[in-house]
Amino acid sequence: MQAGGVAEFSPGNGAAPSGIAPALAGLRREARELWVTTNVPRIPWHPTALDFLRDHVATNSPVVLVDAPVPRWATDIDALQRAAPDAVLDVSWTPDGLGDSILNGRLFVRPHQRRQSLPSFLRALCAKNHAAALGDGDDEPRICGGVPYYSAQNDCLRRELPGLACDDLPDMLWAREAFGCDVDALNLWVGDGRSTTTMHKDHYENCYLVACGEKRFTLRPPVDLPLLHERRYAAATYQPVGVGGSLVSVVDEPPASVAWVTAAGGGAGEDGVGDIYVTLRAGEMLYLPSLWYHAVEQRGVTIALNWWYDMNMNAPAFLYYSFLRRLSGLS
Ligand SMILES: O=C(O)CCC(=O)C(=O)O
Repeated sequence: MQAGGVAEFSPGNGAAPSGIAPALAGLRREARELWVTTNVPRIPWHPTALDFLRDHVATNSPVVLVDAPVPRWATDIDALQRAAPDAVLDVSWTPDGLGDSILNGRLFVRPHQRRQSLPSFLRALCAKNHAAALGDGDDEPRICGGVPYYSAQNDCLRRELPGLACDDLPDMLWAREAFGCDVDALNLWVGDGRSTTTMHKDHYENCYLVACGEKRFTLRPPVDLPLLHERRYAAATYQPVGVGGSLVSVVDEPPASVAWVTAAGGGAGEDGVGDIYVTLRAGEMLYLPSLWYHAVEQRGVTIALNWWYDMNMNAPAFLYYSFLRRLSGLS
């Protein structure tokens, strides 16, 4: 037992005081019976703020809004290039399309970030030979054989493409009213089927709109945390090395560690406790409530936008989640 009387408990390590593991399994079972649906509901664009707040935000339940308007400039990559030919972006490069991922079971590795013009990024995305596409004219080291993904986050649409951030966006007043605050970050995502975002959660309310292509979200509700194998990994970053420019992982200096889940397939053996899948096509927006775990795959060239709103931490859902982390031996 730790000081304070709460047992340190990692699922399956045998250290759980009797009663905690069955209680957590009961929580997951009841969550499936009373709250989480395997088929995420689809409702028409756009709900009233009151309906959205009552039916989805207050209950922390995902929903897909269909027939959402898509900005003209986001319907394909030609339109994007025409709309912002002079933009310069922070592009993420990985050798295998896995951004923020666990490598060899021991490192948490972040993508290499490369400052590139939008046309140079789009050429690299569409080219088969990425080393040639990135060009030798750059002052920076070449990158060979990598996968580019524009996934800069942190308000990247307003920071790096400000002209587009106020051009033809859907009306999000209903979300502003429901969350009671302005959007904190407005992000653009441009990639293709080679890139996958690994399972993680955010302290944000997320409204995620696919504008072009198709994305598949794999979801797990916050109560599944004890099954998702979270632990700390040494942090590393991909860097291009040598004249060839292969991307290799280099451990961060000074050393740091990152807590991450290795999710997939957790819950085997527990009836009804498994992954929830949602496929989004162009013109569909997922409301992904705060603290829900999600992984994202894509098909074809994809363009997506998302609006992150601060989650309300003065609320029971956040406190219960923090309690669950402590019960699970996680800080
Ligand atoms: O689209 C993606 O690749 C990831 C999206 C995501 O993780 C998010 O919006 O929090």
